[in-house]
Amino acid sequence: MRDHVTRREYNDWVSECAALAIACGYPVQRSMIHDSVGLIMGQDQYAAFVNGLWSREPYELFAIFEALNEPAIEGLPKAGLAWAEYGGLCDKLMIVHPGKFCSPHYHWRKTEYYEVVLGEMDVFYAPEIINDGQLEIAIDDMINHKTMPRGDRWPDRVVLPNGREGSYERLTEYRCLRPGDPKFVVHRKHLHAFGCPRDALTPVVIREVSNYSHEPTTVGKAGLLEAWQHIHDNNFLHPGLNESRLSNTIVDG
Ligand code: RUU
Ligand code: CO
Repeated sequence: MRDHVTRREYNDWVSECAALAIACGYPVQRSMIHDSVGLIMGQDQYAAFVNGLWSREPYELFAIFEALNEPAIEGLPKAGLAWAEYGGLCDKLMIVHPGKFCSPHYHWRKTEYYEVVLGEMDVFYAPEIINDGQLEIAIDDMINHKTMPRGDRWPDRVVLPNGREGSYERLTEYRCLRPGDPKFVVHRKHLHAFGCPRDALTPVVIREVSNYSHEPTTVGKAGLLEAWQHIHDNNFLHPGLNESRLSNTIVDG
């Protein structure tokens, strides 16, 4: 079984995505290109590199170029500090190859919205906050928890990654987003995932704007507020993913 990506495969992938991002007018700086750009979502997903990124086989991996991740605590009243981790500003570009996915997850703190820059985006989500033991979400405490808009039926053409089907079960709603569509908001604590249609001519290029992203891949987090350093706000449903996403296994070759 493939348990790594070679340096050449990884660099080719990230370089292709960077070129696409730049062609789309995104402000890619050299400092935004590093070994956490390409996210390989779990040990079993390295198999995606056997036949290459363009095989259209279903796997969970995609690229993120983060242009801004700003805590935005300057000027906040001290009394607001406890809630500042729910705020902030983040702007990133995500690129998903045909047939590939971002794995189902939710964020305790982060609300995000998407604008498709190029191609088509398949979005899968749960319209309600799902209140069960596994997610440890208590609805009663919230200011408001209005549901997200209903989506469409999942198209028959969607082929999910092997062994990951269960984690998509509660994401009953589907939307296909295209350039020029209204911004699509995913509220905090709602399950979501997305992918690029298998038969697409281009990877899908998505601009995501959100509150501050508390995540392990965040560069420069060390200088931030002490209290934020332990926070990983991406909660993936597939077992073990929260940890395995921390770093990629890239070997010489
Ligand atoms: C997209 O839904 C996203 O939240 C990205 O911003 C990454 O943090 C992982 O998933
Ligand atoms: Co998300």
